[in-house]
Amino acid sequence: MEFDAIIIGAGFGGLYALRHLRDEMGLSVQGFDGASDVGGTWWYNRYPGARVDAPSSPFYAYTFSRDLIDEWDWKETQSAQADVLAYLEHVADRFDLRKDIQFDTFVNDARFDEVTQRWSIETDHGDRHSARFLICAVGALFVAHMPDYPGIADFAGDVHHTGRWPHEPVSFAGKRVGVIGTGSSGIQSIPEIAKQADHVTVFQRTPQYSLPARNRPVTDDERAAYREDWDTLNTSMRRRGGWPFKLSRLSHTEHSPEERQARYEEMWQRGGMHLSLNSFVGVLAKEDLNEEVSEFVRSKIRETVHDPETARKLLPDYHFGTKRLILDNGYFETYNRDNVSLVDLREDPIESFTSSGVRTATGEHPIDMLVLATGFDAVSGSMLKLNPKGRGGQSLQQKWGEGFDTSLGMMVAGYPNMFMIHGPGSPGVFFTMPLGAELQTQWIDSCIRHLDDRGLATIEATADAESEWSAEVNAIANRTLYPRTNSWYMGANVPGKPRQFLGHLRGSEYFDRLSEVADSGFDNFVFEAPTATS
Ligand code: NA7
Repeated sequence: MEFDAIIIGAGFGGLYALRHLRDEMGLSVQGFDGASDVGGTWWYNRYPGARVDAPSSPFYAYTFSRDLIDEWDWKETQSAQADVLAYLEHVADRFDLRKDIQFDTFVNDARFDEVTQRWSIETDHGDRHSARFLICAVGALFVAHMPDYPGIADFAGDVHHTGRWPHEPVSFAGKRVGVIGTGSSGIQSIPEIAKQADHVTVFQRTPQYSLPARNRPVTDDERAAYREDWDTLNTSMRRRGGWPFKLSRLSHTEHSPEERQARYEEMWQRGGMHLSLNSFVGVLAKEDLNEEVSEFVRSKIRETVHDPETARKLLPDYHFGTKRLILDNGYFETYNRDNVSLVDLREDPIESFTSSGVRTATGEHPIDMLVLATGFDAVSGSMLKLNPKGRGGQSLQQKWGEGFDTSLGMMVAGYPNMFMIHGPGSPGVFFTMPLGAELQTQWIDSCIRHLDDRGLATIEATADAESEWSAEVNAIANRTLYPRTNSWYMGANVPGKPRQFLGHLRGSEYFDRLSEVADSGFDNFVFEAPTATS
């Protein structure tokens, strides 16, 4: 069938794009998703303990509809996966989105036809469709990263990746569970698994700085207050790259060591991201300040974990906050349980798997179930999996062989009328998820209107604009400590992946840039008039 736009993905980004392009712009739109229902990352990541680990309720939500803000009651300050999914299901119902999404359908092929100036796609059911615009809302954290240890396929017990968690309940009762990975997914799930399992062995490659989420129910008064202040909060989020509150302007050099420690303690007690974002200016950029905050968190880990040897293994030795910061609910405390043990893979690496356990350098760890909390081929992986073919049939895997160049994190030279939501070089993974998706979609809206007002067929990024954008994204990252650490932000978690900072760190400047580019008439982009056959 022929559409104006095809949207791949029915998570936060894809659902909003569908609603906007269809209902606000009057376009014919078809969505596709490999999952059986809406939700995207929240449909897949249903491991125990999965929660939002960003500024949460009501800020990890859409801003476009005042009615949605008023009618949806967020239950907790740090929403659980099931609540976020219920919210997205509600959005799908309220705006009647499902009727235009084909579920259980992966798009296997997408290619641009230079003669018709349209995108053709083929699904895993063998159906073919075409559209003038291709919107890839394929998720920044979708392609599961699977470790490749010798013998892992021989392990006879159940193996679950946190990002592909089964829909039927998984029981840990009476089981010895091995968990590999201590990123967000590991740190959120380990305390929950430990409550049920006979024993949990955590295999840790890199210790993490994790901050207390201090999750709690949202009160009626808080709901009333944020609804009343919604306009201000909304503007604030737009100005602060997704963060809703005023941030501290305090300079650490103007405060004594004692005052600084008191401030860290206050932020720690407040919980969430406050220690990182709100203690003093420049925690993620100034080495001395960062080291002080790093040491503050290490002291909390030492204080919390009773066994000094376990505590030692849990101490991170890199710059605080430069791997994705984690919010936990009792992670470090979990190591005080008798049924939890920690293997530090830096000292005691995994050599191989057997049918009944894991063999490390120092011995055998018998397990009945393996949980892989080993993350994702983040940000670029889902686009590379889709692997669209642009001008001259060039595949994205060829184009991005050595680096993930984009313009504004949204368009790729050689791929006309193809837009990415939260693509490499955009700030999506830095707090701006739902809001960022809305603003990116509104930019797509401006592009389409620009084309239509001028009778043009396509818009396309240029290679020069991509180089400039990459330079800008890197320059911003290089003013911080982020690039000094191996993290998925740098592509360092996947063997062989090009090292490149994958996100734009200044959400508010990014949002301004989107507006400026649209207002300038898309200065750095090139356009094509319709061909005779288009
Ligand atoms: P992450 O944050 O990428 O964490 C993955 C974890 O798995 C991390 O501790 C990795 O160690 C570890 N890992 C990855 N591969 C291996 C192998 N081969 N052996 C041992 N350990 C390994 O993914 P999450 O799913 O936790 O979180 C993703 C995002 O979702 C999160 O940042 C939030 O934004 C929500 P490493 O640190 O790379 O040494």
